[in-house]
Amino acid sequence: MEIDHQNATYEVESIAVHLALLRTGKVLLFSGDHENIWNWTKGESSLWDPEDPRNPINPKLGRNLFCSGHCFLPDGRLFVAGGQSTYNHPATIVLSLPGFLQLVLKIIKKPAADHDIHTFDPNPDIDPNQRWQRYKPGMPKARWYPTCVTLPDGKALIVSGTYSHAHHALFGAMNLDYEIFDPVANKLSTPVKFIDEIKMYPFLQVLPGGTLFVHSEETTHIWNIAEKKFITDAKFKTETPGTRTYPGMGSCVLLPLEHETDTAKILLVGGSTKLHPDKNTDATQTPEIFTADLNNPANSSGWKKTTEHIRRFLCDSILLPDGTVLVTNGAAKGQADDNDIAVREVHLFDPRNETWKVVSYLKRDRLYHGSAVLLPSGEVVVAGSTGHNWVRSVFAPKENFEHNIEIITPPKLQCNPTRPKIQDIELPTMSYNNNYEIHTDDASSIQKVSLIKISSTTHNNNMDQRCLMLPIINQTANILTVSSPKNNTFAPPGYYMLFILDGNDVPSVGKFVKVG
Ligand SMILES: [Cu+2]
Repeated sequence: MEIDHQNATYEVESIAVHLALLRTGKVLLFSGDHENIWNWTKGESSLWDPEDPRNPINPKLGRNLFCSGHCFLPDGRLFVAGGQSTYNHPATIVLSLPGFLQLVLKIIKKPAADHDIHTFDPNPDIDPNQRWQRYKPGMPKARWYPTCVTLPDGKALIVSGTYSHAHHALFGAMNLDYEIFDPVANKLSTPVKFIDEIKMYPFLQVLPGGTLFVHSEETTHIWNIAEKKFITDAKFKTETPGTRTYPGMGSCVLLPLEHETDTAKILLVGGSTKLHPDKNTDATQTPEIFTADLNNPANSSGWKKTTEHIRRFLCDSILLPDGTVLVTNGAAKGQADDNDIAVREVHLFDPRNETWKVVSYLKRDRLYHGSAVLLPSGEVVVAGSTGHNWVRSVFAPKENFEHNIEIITPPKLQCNPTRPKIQDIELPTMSYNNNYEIHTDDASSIQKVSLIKISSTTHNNNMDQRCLMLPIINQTANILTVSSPKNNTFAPPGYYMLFILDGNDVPSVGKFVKVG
């Protein structure tokens, strides 16, 4: 098959440092004010509609949410914690007193956006300029580069981030507490100690059975969600040395979950060969797979190298409806904001036989602050990038801040195959551990049904995506009956896309369904 080089491209006003697929099928991009990234009282956001791609709108955002963390709440709102810190403000450079400015701002009650909590409401009936809402008073301690995840009970967990970039640059000071946002009570919990061994933008994955996979740099821990405690002896190191998180980040994917399983597998692809990379450090060419024992996490077999890949970091990994993983974006050398040798190849990883192949090429470099998410069409939207070197980019934003987005067509959709089709009726909410009917005239030819959570990503850290394979328990001429996810640890509540696939793994267009 010919490799598709014809990615469609579009221009958008915001840079997609942060990128999310909403339950409406529209794509949200946001960042700081790209003309004055130091200004934390103004941000930028765009809503791009794949159905009307040349007419994005720009909902008003009154704060700079650059380098925040985010995840989806069960009602489909995007929850965003943190934002721009004081580090880059010229005043901090003049004062040379880390945190002093932050202290002054706190006293005059104007903290930087790294204390902020926001939500974005996808509801199309709300005025676009009212979609962003700020929760007050925000977080007591700042977070810059935090990670969020939706827990099985639908609350949002926030961990990591620094007190401010100034503190981090000079002292390496991290926010070591966790906080939990309850969307029903609209309340943020008091901060409680999480773990010492955590750096910026760790990878978090909710595992079946109710534990949380926590990976930072080259070390993995497992947290018991109900007990809010780390499991003793559940500590694992990658086989090959080097950080997989900021500033040498690869990406981390919970591989498709089967309905009946005692294990879960997590892929780490890309990253650095050193724990503290600099501009000359090679990216890794050794992806690894973690096998978690869901019944006894401390007994997990841990990390094992899988088939070698090219040298790459700053990459995004996207779960496709057939259970394969599309890997795109990044560079082969350096660290986050001082990287070199752009990688334009788009690869596909097949977890069944652990093989790699090139399936497309990017039209543009997608370096630091690049992003990518799956669309309901089954295509992947790739966006963002702030270039090779942050300092140079800030002084020449026009050449380096990427406003262009492009669409990658995965191999199963290349050459215009005939696709199965789910009937055009709204899907009812999917409750747990139940039979669920899907109406389709293609029912008899369907071989697989997958459920993929709508996702939000930044800094190559997709904080939402997961894929479940649903067993087909009955099929007539026009009704497929599948088993829904067993419980909320398999599928935390929220919006997912349902795909049906034929015998050639050609997927339908995904239909949005609320789970939980
Ligand atoms: Cu950043």
